[in-house]
Amino acid sequence: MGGHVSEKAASFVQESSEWVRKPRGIDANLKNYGKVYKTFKWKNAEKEFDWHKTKKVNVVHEMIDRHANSARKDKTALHYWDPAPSAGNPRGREEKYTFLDLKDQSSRFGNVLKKFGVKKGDRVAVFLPRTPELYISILGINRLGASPVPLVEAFMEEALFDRLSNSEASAVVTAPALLSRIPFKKLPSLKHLFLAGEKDAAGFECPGGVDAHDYFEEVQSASPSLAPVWLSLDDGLVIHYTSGSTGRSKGVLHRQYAMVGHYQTAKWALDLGDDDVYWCTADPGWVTGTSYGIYGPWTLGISSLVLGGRFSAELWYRAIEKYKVSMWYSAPTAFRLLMSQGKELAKKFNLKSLRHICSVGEPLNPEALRWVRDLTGIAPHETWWMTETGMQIVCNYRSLDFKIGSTGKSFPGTVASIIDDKGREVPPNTLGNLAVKTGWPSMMTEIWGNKEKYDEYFRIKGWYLSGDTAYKDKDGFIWFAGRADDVIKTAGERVGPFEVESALVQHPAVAEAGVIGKPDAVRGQIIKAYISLRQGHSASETLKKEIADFVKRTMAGHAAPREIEFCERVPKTRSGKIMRRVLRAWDQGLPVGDTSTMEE
Ligand code: 6R9
Repeated sequence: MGGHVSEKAASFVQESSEWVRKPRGIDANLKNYGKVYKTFKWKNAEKEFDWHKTKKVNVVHEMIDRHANSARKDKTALHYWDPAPSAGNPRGREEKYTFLDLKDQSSRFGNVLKKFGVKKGDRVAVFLPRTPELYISILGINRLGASPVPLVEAFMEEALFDRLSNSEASAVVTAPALLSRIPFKKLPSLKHLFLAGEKDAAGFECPGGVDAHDYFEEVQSASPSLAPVWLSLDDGLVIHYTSGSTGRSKGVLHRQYAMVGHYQTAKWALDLGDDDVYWCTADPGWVTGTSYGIYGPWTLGISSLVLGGRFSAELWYRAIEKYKVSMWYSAPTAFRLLMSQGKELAKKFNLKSLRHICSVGEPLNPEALRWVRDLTGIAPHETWWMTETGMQIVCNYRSLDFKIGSTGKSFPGTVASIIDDKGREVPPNTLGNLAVKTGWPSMMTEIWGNKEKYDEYFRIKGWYLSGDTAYKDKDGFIWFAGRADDVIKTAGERVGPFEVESALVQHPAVAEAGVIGKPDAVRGQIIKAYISLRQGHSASETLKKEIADFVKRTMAGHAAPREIEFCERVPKTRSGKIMRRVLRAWDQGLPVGDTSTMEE
């Protein structure tokens, strides 16, 4: 972070000034951005919550119980669909849960956790495929005042070990099929496992000190009533692990008060309303899947669709048609994947229910935006934010004209700006650090167990430094330019090069490894590794594949390099830091620039 952004400024040109114009008087929740931006205070939004009157705080009350105790009680909160057959569900799963059902289920699971000693402040990891149990578990954990640690299903042993040991999770909710990846023996804090998934015939073995419980049996016999554990606004809400440019993944802790930000952005940026069927395509293992797959929509009492299984263009279109999805929150890579399957496929489905679309995770290129607009009549609206910000910060709004390619404007109640390395705001059209004035509701409160890392983000007084570079044009639109550090975004997923390098060097043939993000037309970036081999190993295509598979098996599929290039030596500084800047130049066939700090 804090790179020398000025070098790049000269070469940066505004990509487009083509506008998306909005009809006057469009019926959006946020009608007059300019006026609201000037007057809005977060205090106004606090009034929407019961705790404002009762002083009793728990997000599960605000997103589930209060709806379950109101006219919304029989409203569907969760539509679940996974058409893929499995042993226990030969016809796939198609289920509906009302707010009352979720109150019942999350109380039952909360009681189960309580019975096994889980209490306020504990961390409980949820390592499950996208099933209703994943959502119910998170609600049950929050109900007890513990903090869920959602982990994507793709993680393998190394990645799990890092996250479970760092968070000192006392329990994990998982599925029998994933169990063999959890390194129990190396996790002294882990006491309980809850198995929510089809039992595999081979059975499972739980060595020393860990108790395994059948989620379904336990939930069935538990009481369906459990009042939320009342918390303070500063108590934990959720921990998301994410990557930086150096070191292992870090646990970003959010607090209960974040719900105010989730609620208001879901209302004004996603423009959600009572009649919507909303589909957030993100997995809760990533922040988008909790802030906008759980907390935002449900505090508003919205019906959400969750689709199980893997990406398939046909299934995605079918889901929009079948559930009459009206608001769709997805990512540029997904739009580009749909695009790559052609319009003919898309045209077989009725997508007319859609009325608003938002995008997140990486820059949305104008071509993809236009393609979605041609298909659906709606231009996807950018939302820029991060795991650390917890909520959307820079957005385009449904009632506001915007320029194609721009990321938008600061959400009311937040100030995003472009500052130089000394913290001075720079003039329009000047590239700098994208920063946010501190103090919005969902600003992370801690990097779990690492105060130093936390403080790095706030090293310029009064600002949160995002690590992204951007500029603001004279009309106040912010244009994302790139990262100031080496963090990789592949298919919208954030991957730290250090983690991948650490996995690579564990392979017996690898002496050194340097990892970069290589520009890619569909995935935004792909992971590329430069590798020098140990003596006695020779470069071959077979070895490349073997090394990539090794990372898949130990870390996760999405962390494995899609491209590997062998080299004599990985370029390093004299102090031993990998010079990824040089690797990027090699990759693009460009001059490597200043190498005076490079080791001999
Ligand atoms: C929510 C999420 C954060 C990083 C962020 C930036 C990139 C996110 C973007 C975007 C361009 C957008 N990013 N939204 N880049 N345009 N609309 O993605 O969180 O996984 O922590 O990633 O993603 O580089 O710094 P996270």
